[in-house]
Amino acid sequence: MPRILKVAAAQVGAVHRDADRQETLFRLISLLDQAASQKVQLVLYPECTFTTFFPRHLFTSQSELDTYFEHNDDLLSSPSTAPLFQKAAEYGIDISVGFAERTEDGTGYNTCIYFSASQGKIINKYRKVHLPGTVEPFSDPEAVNQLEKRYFTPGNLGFPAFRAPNLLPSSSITTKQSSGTTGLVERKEEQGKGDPVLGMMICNDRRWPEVWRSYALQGAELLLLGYNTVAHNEQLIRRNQQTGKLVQQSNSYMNSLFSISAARCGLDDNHYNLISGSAIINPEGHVLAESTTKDDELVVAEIDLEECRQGREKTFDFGRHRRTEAYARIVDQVGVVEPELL
Ligand code: CDV
Repeated sequence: MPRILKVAAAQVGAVHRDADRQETLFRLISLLDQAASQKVQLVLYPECTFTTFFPRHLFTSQSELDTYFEHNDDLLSSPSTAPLFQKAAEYGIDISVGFAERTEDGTGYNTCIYFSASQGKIINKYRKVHLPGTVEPFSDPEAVNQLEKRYFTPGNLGFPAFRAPNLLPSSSITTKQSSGTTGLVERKEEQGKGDPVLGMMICNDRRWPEVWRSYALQGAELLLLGYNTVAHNEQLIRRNQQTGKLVQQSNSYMNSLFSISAARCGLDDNHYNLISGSAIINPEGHVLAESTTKDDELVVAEIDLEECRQGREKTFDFGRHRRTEAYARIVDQVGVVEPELL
């Protein structure tokens, strides 16, 4: 039985350092209006959605830095964020949104949350684990900084997959599960078990296969990844547009799942060039839809979650084919250890 969802990436173009927060919020809501008119059920927004990508700047004033953070879970009440969630609830559209989080004890995280419209609340939170860049600015004054290691602490929530309620009309499905050496056993899932299994990651996380596999091992069917990627940066990375898409396609295939990526893109402050390339990818690694601009743009596709089964029951049936006894190095070792020189 098909399990069809209409999903979208809300790509957001340039947001300058001096951008008015209400104007940015208005743009985000306009994208949601478009989603509603196309009967989209789930919209993904980028990393640090509400502001410019501030970690490229060195702030000497703590109070100025603090204006880029949302404080103590006030997303649903603050005037600079709450209207987006109110609109999502009104339209009945689930949204995933990235933002800079400041906790009560003052810790900063690069975070995204999942807001369920039917529940009227945030049902899952993810904090970025892989923080790129440096603590101190580069010595080259022309270099574009990425001070995520300065402003954020690595995420402490792991990679928790979760179910999104009430997106599918019927949540009862039949699955085939591996059972030791006897092959596949068909079983009817209980009501409620068939709600889509989702996972979130943020930007640089998408380049680490461990993240995708951690979610796939929880049966994730759709991964959401917002990003904010400088187009070319000698100190950090080269040829980003292609690598971002390759990463998304290959990992979607190797984990038999759909993925949506949403870019914060364009020319921030008419100087900082960020890649676009928001895309929706299927479990075969094929592009279903992708952005065509470097501006605000809604990228929409209809996906059938049942398509995850093909890979899951054959090539990537983890239960039958994974050989964990051979993978110890992946968790026991961090850096590279080469064989001894000849
Ligand atoms: N925001 C990011 O995490 N950006 C990194 C860049 C700096 C390499 C990325 O992986 O896209």
